[in-house]
Amino acid sequence: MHNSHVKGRVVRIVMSNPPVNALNLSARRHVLSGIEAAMADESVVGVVLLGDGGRFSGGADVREFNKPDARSFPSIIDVGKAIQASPKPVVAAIDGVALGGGLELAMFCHLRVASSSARLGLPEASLGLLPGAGGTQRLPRLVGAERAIDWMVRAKVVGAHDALTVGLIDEVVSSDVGQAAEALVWRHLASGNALPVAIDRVIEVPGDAGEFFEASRAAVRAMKRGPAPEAIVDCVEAAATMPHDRAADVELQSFDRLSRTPESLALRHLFFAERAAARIDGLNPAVKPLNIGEVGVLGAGTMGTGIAMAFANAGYDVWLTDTNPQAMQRSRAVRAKAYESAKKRGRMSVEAADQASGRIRESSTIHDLEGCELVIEAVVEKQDVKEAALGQLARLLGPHAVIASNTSYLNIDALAASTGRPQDVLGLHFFSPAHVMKLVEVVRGRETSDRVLATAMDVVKRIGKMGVVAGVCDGFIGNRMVDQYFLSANELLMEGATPNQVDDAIRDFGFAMGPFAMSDMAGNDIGWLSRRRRIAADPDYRFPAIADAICERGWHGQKAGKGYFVYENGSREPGKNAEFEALLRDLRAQAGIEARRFEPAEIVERCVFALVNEGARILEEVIAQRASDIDVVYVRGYGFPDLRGGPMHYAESIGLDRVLRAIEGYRDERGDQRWSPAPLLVSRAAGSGRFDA
Ligand code: T1G
Repeated sequence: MHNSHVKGRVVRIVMSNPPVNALNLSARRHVLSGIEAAMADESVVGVVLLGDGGRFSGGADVREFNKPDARSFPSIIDVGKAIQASPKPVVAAIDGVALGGGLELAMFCHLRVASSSARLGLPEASLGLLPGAGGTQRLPRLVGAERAIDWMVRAKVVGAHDALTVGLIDEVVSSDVGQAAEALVWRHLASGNALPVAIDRVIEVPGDAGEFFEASRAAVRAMKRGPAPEAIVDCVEAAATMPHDRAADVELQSFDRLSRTPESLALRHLFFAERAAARIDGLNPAVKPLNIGEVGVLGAGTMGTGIAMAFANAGYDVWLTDTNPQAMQRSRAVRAKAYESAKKRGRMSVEAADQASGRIRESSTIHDLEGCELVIEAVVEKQDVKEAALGQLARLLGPHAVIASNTSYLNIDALAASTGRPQDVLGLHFFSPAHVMKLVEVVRGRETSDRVLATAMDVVKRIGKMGVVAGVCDGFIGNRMVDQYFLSANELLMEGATPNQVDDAIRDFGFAMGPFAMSDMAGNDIGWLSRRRRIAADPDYRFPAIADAICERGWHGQKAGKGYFVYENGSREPGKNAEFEALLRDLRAQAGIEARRFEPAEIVERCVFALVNEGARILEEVIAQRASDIDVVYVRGYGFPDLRGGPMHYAESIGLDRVLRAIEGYRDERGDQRWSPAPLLVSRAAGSGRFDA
């Protein structure tokens, strides 16, 4: 009900552009014409702005930025200004999400109501952008400069209650947010108060403005997240120190500049690449994923324990089975520690952690898995042991169950053949720690049915991970590429580079760790084992001598206190291994190699272009569905810098012809067929310059 003395009606404008009400041109025109109609209609006393489908808006339509006429009118700002200028109250009714341009539009509204489950934020920095529709001007006025900068540079998304506490919104309801917004229109009309306009508010800046913004700039520079964070600070400083029109122009120019940076192009590429990875090309649309109830994990080692937690954390009941009581005891301790830590660090509420932990039921017999619709074997990485385990599961499980192997390189077709029901078998290659790492390579066997593949991709998404379909080959996508990466890195050592030079160059390129610190951390013996397996399978397989030589000396890395680097007194900080240099000199002499100096750029090219060339081969062999999938694997699973978009995107961004010429140069220089360019790289470099075109 509302106050009887005000006569008239409240109209609703509903943004409808499924699935997230992205503010594309037609959505913006719809809101603008709705506002104009409401202003022209004397019977209308107020407006409620809502999003269809339980979501307010996921923001500007990111696909529009890549179009030549990117600035299509009306812009979000044009629509917002019409709302802001309205003499009649316009209230945003926020359900689901109000992100980016969606929240910016809501901040042009006079008042904002959100449902208690709504989430709000300006995450543009995660796309290498900044809020370009007034967000850098209005958010600081509503929540203060310090909090606004922190939220925007970290692309923070907050809940409705936090938003209410800091003044971003005016009300939180657990009832119908549209009705609550209408009621707020009437309450405002009855109050006789002036319409609140965010842009008229003064920005709270802590202490001396000059010092605050300088300190903020220094802090965001240290984030090393490209130019967007610093541009955000500049825009907030403009909002606090300039007339609004000039400050708004600073924001507009900054947005346009950022939208053309390689960092933003890379992050926007990954945004769509991660979503494209979920699609299975050629899948019969009639094929629907099975609904998975109980999940079984066979083997309570490190991987099995992590996988069990990943499913339990997502709400699945899990049987974790291991015949070895000591292994189960270790698993129990690992889980207890992990959940304790999650509670302490606030990553999980006490209730959520205890519930998740309680969903994992321990068992010492495979027969407890009989009722499971999905079982993942995570037993020791040996073909015969895995074949026996999968064969037992095949005989035990129901006809619709999905049988998955967590193998990191074994042949899924061979494993599947041992089950007698290969259509139900595939690989789910989790990355350690499995309850943390987002990436899962979903390895499709020759006989894997569409239903089983679709079910696996669906369940991987349901546990909050990113599934990428991989074909069957040694190492699937990621490990096959990382093998070439390490080969190139070791080759550089044999030719004259030092571990520090290589790691420093690769870290400056943007990787968190260089290849040798990474190898020392993971254990150099892992690669050693893998190379021995490769050589047994392929006598022509070659690898630079230094890599095995250090393992033969027991220099297995951090765990041995020595590897490519030394680790004094259990430290994790890599130090110079003086013995290493002597060993390298001997090996170069034996190989007749004259050591030479390497510039960082060549070190990066040798390592990164090896990834690109192998990625092109993986594409040719249809081991990956698309080049962008390879980028997702290598960024999310192997630490390739996201600001570079992944190896394939990076190669396209610098020019495939440049990559091809360099690779041909390496081949000619050393006469090594390993550097023969992949035919797909040759054809794309001569043609479209794009792998997926
Ligand atoms: N633009 C275009 N398409 C979008 C989109 C967007 N903003 N958001 C989602 N999609 C597509 C997505 O590609 C997928 O497409 C489908 O919608 C479902 O997405 C001027 C410049 C809203 C939390 O950064 O965080 O506003 O694969 O699988 O898991 O200042 O989408 O089906 O073809 O992610 O339910 C700022 C981005 C934009 C939010 C929903 N906004 N989106 O998650 O679905 S820039 C964002 C999300 C901006 C202004 C600036 C999530 C979501 P397809 P989905 P979801």
